[in-house]
Amino acid sequence: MDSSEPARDDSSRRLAGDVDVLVVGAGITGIYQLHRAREAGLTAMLLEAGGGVGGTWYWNRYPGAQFDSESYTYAYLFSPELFAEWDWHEHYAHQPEIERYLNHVVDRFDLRRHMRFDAKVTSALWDESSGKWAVVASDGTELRAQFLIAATGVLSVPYFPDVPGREDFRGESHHTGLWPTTPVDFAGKRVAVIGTGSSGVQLIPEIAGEVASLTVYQRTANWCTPLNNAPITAEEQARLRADFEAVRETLNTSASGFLHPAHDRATFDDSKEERSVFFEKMWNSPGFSKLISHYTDLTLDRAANAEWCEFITEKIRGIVDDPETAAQLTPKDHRFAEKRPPFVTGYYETYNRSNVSLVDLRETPILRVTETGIETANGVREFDIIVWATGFDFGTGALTRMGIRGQDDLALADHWADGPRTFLGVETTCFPNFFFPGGPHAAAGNNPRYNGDQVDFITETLVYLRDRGDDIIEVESAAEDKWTSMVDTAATLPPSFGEISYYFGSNIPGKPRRYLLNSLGRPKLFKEIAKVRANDYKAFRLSRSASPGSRPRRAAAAGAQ
Ligand code: NA7
Repeated sequence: MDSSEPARDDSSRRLAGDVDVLVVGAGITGIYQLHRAREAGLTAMLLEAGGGVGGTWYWNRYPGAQFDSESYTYAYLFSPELFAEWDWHEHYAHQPEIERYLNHVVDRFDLRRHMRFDAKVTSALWDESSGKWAVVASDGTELRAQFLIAATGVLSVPYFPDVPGREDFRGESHHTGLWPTTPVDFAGKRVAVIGTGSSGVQLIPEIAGEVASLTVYQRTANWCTPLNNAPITAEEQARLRADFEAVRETLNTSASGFLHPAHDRATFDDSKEERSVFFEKMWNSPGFSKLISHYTDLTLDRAANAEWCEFITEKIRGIVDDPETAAQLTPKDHRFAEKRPPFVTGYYETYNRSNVSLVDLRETPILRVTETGIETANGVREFDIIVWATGFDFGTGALTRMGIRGQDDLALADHWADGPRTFLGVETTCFPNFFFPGGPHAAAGNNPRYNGDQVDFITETLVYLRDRGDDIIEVESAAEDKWTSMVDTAATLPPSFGEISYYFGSNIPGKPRRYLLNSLGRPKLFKEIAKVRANDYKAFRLSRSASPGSRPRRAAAAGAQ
């Protein structure tokens, strides 16, 4: 493998040359992958479409954007020094602090000089004869990489619904996932927010106090429960530091990648009175403990789930003054955790403000966007700003739009036309030397934790390959078939999210309904990675590129391992 850095010609912004590893995406996974590759002695570059570091936490800078995993469970764990020197201010940090943290990491580990921003990868072609990827980016960068690692995220391609007239609106329009770097001035403005998923319900309470009017267009009500955020006290900070090894051990081994302990009782083990007390405790508990530390049968037993939903319904009725609005805010078509549950701060309370109103799109769908507002069957409402909080093309959106072509010029978008096929959520057949940590099929839970598992595995694999003197790795189709069918089978079983969730791609018209997570989760990922190691990488075909000149084709290469 090459040991030299690629040559730069800054005048043309063109980078010519070869690297061992090209990472795409400067989000939490891409930064870690770049660090691990460099640490392993590989030459590596990172290309990022955005103007700075952060990925999701660069683009989603709308007011109220924040973690709903605890800051210290979402952050990096690879360096005790980094953990010790960074003081998170809140249990659930807001976007500015997250962006600062990721920039700090990049500088602390001297990664910035290996990164290029405003460089969106537009094509990546596998060159069979040299056994390399030829990559082109929007800024003119062209380079060849032995390994292409797309850390492009699962929630990185914003989705705009095809509403007639959307382009005609003459006021400001913003998508939460494409938020401008200059602040949006909401003061005294008439604002519409379309969408009440995690992003919408974070934004709505945050801006309600400064706008002249806020109209929320809701298609599906969500089971929102309190995030219960708080500042991290000096005492808590000291305890986190002292417990670092234990925290890391738990996060590195737990199924969900959280610190929340599992409960040991099922719903109907408790009396009605005991259940009320427990539900109240859950309501006041932080973030995802409402899923992980809840009764063991919450997602397994419909009657158990219904009890919790009834409790939330009562809470909504108790908070929202207007009974009709409370009823509209109460989900009727799905159970708790059938969709990804949002966590909120003062969300339901917002609807008691006189300047906030809710439009139920089940009753009055949007007919069109006009030059000045939004028209439903009830007429036109005029706005200065429309916010599209309408979600993302989850899981495969970025990967299938990057112009990736593998063996025999096969486009990844065609290879995955019926949904992704992967092994461990890291590799796919017909695309040698291509990895996608943090993409579809890995696990479910706290993303950076299982994405980090994948980065570690990929890095270890590249080192293994180098130590053998090989430089081409392809996954065997039997391994891919097995993993993909495991994902599909497990998708029909609890605790998978429901088919109405975007985890099945169901929010994107025309997208195949295939589960994009792995509901057997991290334990399955760990088990399979251990098996790969024990079987000396038998799930993969390893070979050596014939250089110079052409290397043997697939069939011949199969004998290599
Ligand atoms: P989500 O959770 O996908 O939410 C998108 C919202 O937009 C949701 O309320 C949708 O309603 C709504 N939507 C989508 N299309 C339309 C149309 N055509 N008309 C009206 N409303 C629409 O995305 P978020 O950005 O909130 O959250 C994504 C993830 O980011 C989140 O899960 C966390 O991991 C962080 P629907 O429910 O489809 O009826």
